[in-house]
Amino acid sequence: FVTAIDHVGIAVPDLDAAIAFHTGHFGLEVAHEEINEEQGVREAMLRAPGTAGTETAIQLLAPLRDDSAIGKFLAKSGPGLQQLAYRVSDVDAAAAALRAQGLRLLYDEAKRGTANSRVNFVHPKDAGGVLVELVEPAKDGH
Ligand code: CMX
Repeated sequence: FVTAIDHVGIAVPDLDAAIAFHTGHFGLEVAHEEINEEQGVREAMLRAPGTAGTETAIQLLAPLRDDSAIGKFLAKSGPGLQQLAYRVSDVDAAAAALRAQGLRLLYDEAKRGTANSRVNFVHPKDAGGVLVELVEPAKDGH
């Protein structure tokens, strides 16, 4: 059910500084920025220049609050890779299939992710130490 590697997420303390780093050193371009209050993040999606917009993105995630998922990750592990996100066509079906295989999903129901996508997560302890996000993109695209 995985159709693509949607993005790789990096926890950062300062979103603007991280954007400057990845655009300045690697020439990535900012495709999207938003604040997701429920997830407690200010975030940006960056892509290689000239790509059509569906290729794998780098997601920069800065905490809005110390007690958010990213705030806690930064306090414990410091800045760095925080998640791997698989694109799926149906997040509910994907979550149900993985639950049936004995993996723990973090949410009973999918939540709102970047750009009105629907997301759920596999617990990192059930996925080889990697927080795996499942992303069903919004029907109207990015
Ligand atoms: N990757 C790998 N391992 C992780 C992890 C991560 N991102 N986050 C936590 N862990 C590990 C911890 O190191 C800990 O391991 P040990 O028990 O060996 O020390 C274990 O998982 C449990 O961690 P915890 O600190 O007790 O749990 P937290 O309260 O930090 O919660 C998690 C962890 C995954 C449940 C929480 O981060 C979460 O709900 N994540 C999903 C939401 C999210 O990440 N939102 C931000 C992104 C939003 C977006 O993508 O749009």
